[in-house]
Amino acid sequence: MNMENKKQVMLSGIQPTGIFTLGNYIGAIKNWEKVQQEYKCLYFIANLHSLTVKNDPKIIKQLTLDSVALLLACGIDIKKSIVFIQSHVPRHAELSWVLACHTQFGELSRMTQFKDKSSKNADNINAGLFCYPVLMAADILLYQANYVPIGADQKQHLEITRDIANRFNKLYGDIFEIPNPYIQKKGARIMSLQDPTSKMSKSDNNPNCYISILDTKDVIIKKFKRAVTDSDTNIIYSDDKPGISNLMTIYSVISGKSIKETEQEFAGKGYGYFKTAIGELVACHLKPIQDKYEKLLEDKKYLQEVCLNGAEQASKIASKTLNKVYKSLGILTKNF
Ligand code: ATP
Ligand code: LTN
Repeated sequence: MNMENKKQVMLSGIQPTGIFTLGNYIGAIKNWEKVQQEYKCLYFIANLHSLTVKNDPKIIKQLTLDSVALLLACGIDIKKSIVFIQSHVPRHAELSWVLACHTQFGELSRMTQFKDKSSKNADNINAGLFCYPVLMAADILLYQANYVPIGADQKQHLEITRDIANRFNKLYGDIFEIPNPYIQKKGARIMSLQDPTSKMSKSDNNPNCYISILDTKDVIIKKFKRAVTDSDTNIIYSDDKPGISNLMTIYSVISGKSIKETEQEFAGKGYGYFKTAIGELVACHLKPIQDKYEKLLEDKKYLQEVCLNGAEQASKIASKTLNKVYKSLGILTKNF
């Protein structure tokens, strides 16, 4: 057996609901990029999940391809990782049905994301929104993933995935690997620039709340200057200074300096000075990503090739698992 086969599997997805923010980058994609060497990684665009809320089809279509280009621009390397679009591997929807038949109404009713999203979309509490965690479980279990890098908001969904997998294994034998959460500590949660008590989110209606990966330098500096901070002027990390602490986390992750070093660097300098410095740093960090993204978008054919190739590799793994599942359940496959 060669070393490649021994690597543990890491898998994660992102919905095409907007251009990625600095929160997505720091909290997710930057780490996806880092672990590519160590793990066998699969990263996908969860376009079927985005049907659970009303979206403009034209925008979803555009954002799906944009998201693939953004992943590559952020350093996801198709020589090391499998990159694909969820809907290109129909096995996700198939396994989702099977798992739905092994998931209880009661346990789905307890999901906080379902409660949150149904109160925000009171006119469209559809069955897909309710079954969202089941499709997510299918995404993960199809690839026998050992680790799933997710934000704290998705922890409950990973818990239910583990419950479903354990239940299934108990009934039908060792079919699924039980996945573990992979949650990093530093920068795990980047907060909104306008309300540092809520998460920076790409679907926020107010663009001043987030830095988009594609924002220009001027816009980035302006957004940081407008960021909500307290009336103090000391650049100190503290729970009762959530605004400046959030900016310090961003500065620390992007510069590679510790929070202590950041405090020392800006001691006595004031918020205005710090906000300009962080704006310049982030803009400079994002520039090569933006350049790479622009180049990738010019070559649609290449992007299409990446997606097809990724889907082909993913399908092989997914089909193997689904055949095992069907066999265990007595669902006749064509090669019986
Ligand atoms: P939406 O606004 O559509 O809910 P989002 O910006 O909250 O999207 P998701 O698509 O739900 O992002 O998440 C993609 C990945 O980015 C997940 O791994 C999630 O944990 C991570 N992530 C999202 N927002 C942040 C944030 N503010 N800080 C750190 N990580 C984040
Ligand atoms: N629900 C996730 C996106 C997502 C995902 C997954 C993440 C869909 N399927 C499988 C990890 C593994 C989100 O909204 N961040």
